[in-house]
Amino acid sequence: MEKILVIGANGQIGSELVDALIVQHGADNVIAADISPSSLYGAPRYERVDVLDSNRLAEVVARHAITQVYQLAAMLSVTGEQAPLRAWTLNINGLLNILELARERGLAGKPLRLFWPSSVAAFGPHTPAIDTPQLTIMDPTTIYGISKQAGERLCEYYFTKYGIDVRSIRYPGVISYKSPPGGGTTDYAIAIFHAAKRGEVYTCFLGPETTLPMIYMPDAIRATMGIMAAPATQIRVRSSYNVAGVSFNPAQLASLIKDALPEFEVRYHPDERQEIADSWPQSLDDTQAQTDWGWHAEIGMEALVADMLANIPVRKL
Ligand code: AKB
Repeated sequence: MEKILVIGANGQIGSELVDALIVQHGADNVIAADISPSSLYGAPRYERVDVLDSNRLAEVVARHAITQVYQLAAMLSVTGEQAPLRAWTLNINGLLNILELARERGLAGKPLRLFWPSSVAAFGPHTPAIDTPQLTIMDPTTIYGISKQAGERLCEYYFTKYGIDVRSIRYPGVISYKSPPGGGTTDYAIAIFHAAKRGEVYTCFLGPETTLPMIYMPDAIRATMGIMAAPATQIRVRSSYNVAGVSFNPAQLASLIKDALPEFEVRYHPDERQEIADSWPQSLDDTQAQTDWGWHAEIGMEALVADMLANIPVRKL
């Protein structure tokens, strides 16, 4: 039986991952953790944990006899640019703390399986933008992307040198309606739905033709749990896997929303986030993930739009 710790459980992905893990493993076996005093989403078991506090991390992992850790606490591309040193410290030291903990527990005969998220932000302007290969040029330009690229190297290093069973995927922009996104360049693709449901004009901070890789939350959760459930021998990439969902630009998204809500209007006012988006891939080749652990996306753009419009609460972000 697995005992699972989700760090960053109050975040966009963490909050939904905790629910999905509880369905699979039972409420007693899933511990949600985050830096705030309590769970924002009613997790039945919650611990206040700052991932930068390695002693507290070790204490919680030992007390609950944790066997798997999902380390999701991070600063994203836009908030990272506002506080680069803080973003680097959180993203890299948070990862190093769980890698070191896994190394120590492994030595004590108590191995930990780890999940750590990378991102399409690990790619850069010289990366082939269409069907970006698994293994290619990576020259990220944001501190977030640089931390993701370095993090991928650390994951592979700890696997090769110490045998740490760490697994990772490169998330595209994750789209969801239950919890707000956390300061990324792909956030427009969520904010646009909220504006549409409130009957407001949406001013998009990216230009209409800016195509980016995205994934709908249920697919993102399936990918995350899928890679963690696979036998270790099937995980042949120990840096991070490309995982593709859907690719679209703001004009295409707006047009589908307008099919359902004809009054909806979008204006375009690109800001500094445009430069970040322009440095990222438009679509990903995820053949390696398909071959190694059977990944494939199930939710296309029409289904994503219909589900977002059906479920998004009419409230401010
Ligand atoms: C961001 O936009 O920063 C994130 C990401 C693609 O990792 N959503």
